[in-house]
Amino acid sequence: MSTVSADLVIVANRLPVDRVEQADGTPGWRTSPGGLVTAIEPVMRANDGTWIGWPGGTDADLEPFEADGMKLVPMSMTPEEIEGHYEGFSNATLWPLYHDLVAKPEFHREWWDSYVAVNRRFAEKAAELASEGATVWVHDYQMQLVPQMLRELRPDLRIGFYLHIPFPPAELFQQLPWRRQLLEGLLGADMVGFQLPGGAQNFVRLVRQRVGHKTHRDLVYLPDGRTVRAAAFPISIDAAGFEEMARSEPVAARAAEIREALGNPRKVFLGIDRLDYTKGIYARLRAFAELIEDGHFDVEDAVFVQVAVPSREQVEQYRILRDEIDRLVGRINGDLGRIGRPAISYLHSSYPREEMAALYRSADVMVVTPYRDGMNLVAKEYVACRFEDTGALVLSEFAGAADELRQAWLVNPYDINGMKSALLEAYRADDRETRRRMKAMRKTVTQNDVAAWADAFMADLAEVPGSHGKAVRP
Ligand code: GDG
Repeated sequence: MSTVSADLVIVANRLPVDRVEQADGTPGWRTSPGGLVTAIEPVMRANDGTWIGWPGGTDADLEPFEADGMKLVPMSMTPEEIEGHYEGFSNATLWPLYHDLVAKPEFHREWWDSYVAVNRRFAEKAAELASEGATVWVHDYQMQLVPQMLRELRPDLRIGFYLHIPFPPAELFQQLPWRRQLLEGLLGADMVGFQLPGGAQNFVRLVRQRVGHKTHRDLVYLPDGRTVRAAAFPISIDAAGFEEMARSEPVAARAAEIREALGNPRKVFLGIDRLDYTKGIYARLRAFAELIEDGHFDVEDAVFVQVAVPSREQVEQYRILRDEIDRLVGRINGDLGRIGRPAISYLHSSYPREEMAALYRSADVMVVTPYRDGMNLVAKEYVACRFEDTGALVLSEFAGAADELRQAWLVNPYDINGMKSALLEAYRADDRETRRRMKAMRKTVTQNDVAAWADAFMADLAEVPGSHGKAVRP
């Protein structure tokens, strides 16, 4: 396939498919259920796109293949690269640094070397596959050097970059020994997209201070005459798809079954997160437990279902967190539970999308309390599934989603007493109040779905002045 060229190339750390074993025992591929795939699939189809990414694992070079009509180009990663680029620099340096130093970022020169090497390999592959004047859309913090490397190889391309996580303020970013290289890496793009305007402003300010380029509002002027635009494109979900799933008969039946299995408590609280220290799982469970201890409600009245999806299990901080949560849940249930009535129903597992929809449908209070989060799709998915305008959302002010979902019970996740009050208010809120809030939030989520996000990004990318490539249809 390397002789075939593409008018649209997506570059991301991961491919949009998961490896699965088929009925006959041979390996096959299944489209992974994330929002990103739903978002990009229509753009890929309209433009006969090609997606470059790592399929997971350490298999040596796999051949390009098609899955669900998408052209996929798997990039292999050696165990050393997984350790240095993925677990190391991406997830133990950049991830905590970009999330307000919730954990301490580690700086290791070998990790950086590995990050550079992997970015170069991805850039070279994109350069090989992109047709003359093609558009290349690079995704997320694992790939921040790709735009510049790619531009050096292929000045004819139109390059867009989108960061899914927050872009930190200068005061934090400054710590990074390779701060200038990363900024220059991103400046290889014609447009750099962020979740929120604050991220775009942080970026422009850093470029002015650290790289010394002229800037005006959302534009950076490079010495070679190019312009780079930095702008916000808040990501969203396939809202109609989630609503349809939530309305379906099997999901309704499953939601009823879940409540039954929980002992039909008056209220079901729900948290769904990757098991990540940015998500604030520990503090929220403590807040809930204290409400029971303080006598506001009982384990017969309310149960907290916490789904913690296994994530980055090779990274030390994630193992420590898992142990901490295990211990906390054990202690809370030991102290407060009764036979057949744990205070917290804790699930360390991932589930199919239908099960997620059933959980959203079964929950009266959705609790999303990250210390920092680029957007948080779980909050939007809950809203999309509440087609009867019922249910309360307790949402951290520090999730990107809080910018749009103003009618949630907004909380500061560092303030345990404040969280307790919000959880209690959401628990006690009457139907009129929850309905008013949910209705407004549903309007926001349905009107700004993920297709609108991808369209807006592609349309703006096509219009950045000074770009050499030809436009791609959104
Ligand atoms: C990053 C940014 C930003 C979770 N467990 C299962 C499952 N999920 C799905 C959810 C949701 C997605 O994964 C998680 O997205 P979030 O936005 O909540 O969080 P991150 O993974 O940290 O995502 C974030 C996002 O990128 C997009 O730009 O919003 O801020 O950190 O869609 O439903 N899906 C299935 N089974 C699970 O067990 N099927």
